[in-house]
Amino acid sequence: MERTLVIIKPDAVQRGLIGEITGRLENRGLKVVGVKMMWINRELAERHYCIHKDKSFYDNLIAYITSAPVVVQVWEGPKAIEIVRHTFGATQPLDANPGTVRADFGMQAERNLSHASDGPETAASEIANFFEPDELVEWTRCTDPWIMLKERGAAD
Ligand code: 3AN
Repeated sequence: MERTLVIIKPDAVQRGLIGEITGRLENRGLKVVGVKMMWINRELAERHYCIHKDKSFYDNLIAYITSAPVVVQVWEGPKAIEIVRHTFGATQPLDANPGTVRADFGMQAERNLSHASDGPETAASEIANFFEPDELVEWTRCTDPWIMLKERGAAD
């Protein structure tokens, strides 16, 4: 089953939106398998955002993500990577569809509330950056048969 990393960013934590964002992912049917609150240090921020290091917004991005505590989570489900990004919406809140987190709660990319991995390789490396293997919990949810057909395959 596919896994993806979510960061509920400092603005969302400060605004009391941990429950709102977590609830949207739970309501969609995804299963949480890892969660912790932390304050991201500069080294971890630079590792997480290394692909953006030449971008004009990089310094602001590092300052933003290290400015206050975040909640990091790992979510599991069929096509979990796409499902979470679909729930959060486009990077620029003005481009995000109504009903997505970034459209419903955001105005600017610099304060867009949430991060979600954008592909299987990124998800694997981002999860490893934030969680030790023993911090991820394998568990069975009794409602799963009412949410998904497992026989469709791992990522379907
Ligand atoms: P996403 O988080 O939607 O995958 P990325 O990976 O392109 O977007 O960008 C990472 C983060 O960098 C965004 N979440 C946002 O906080 C910031 N960012 C991206 N593009 C811009 C931009 N044009 N101006 C300011 N900040 C940006």
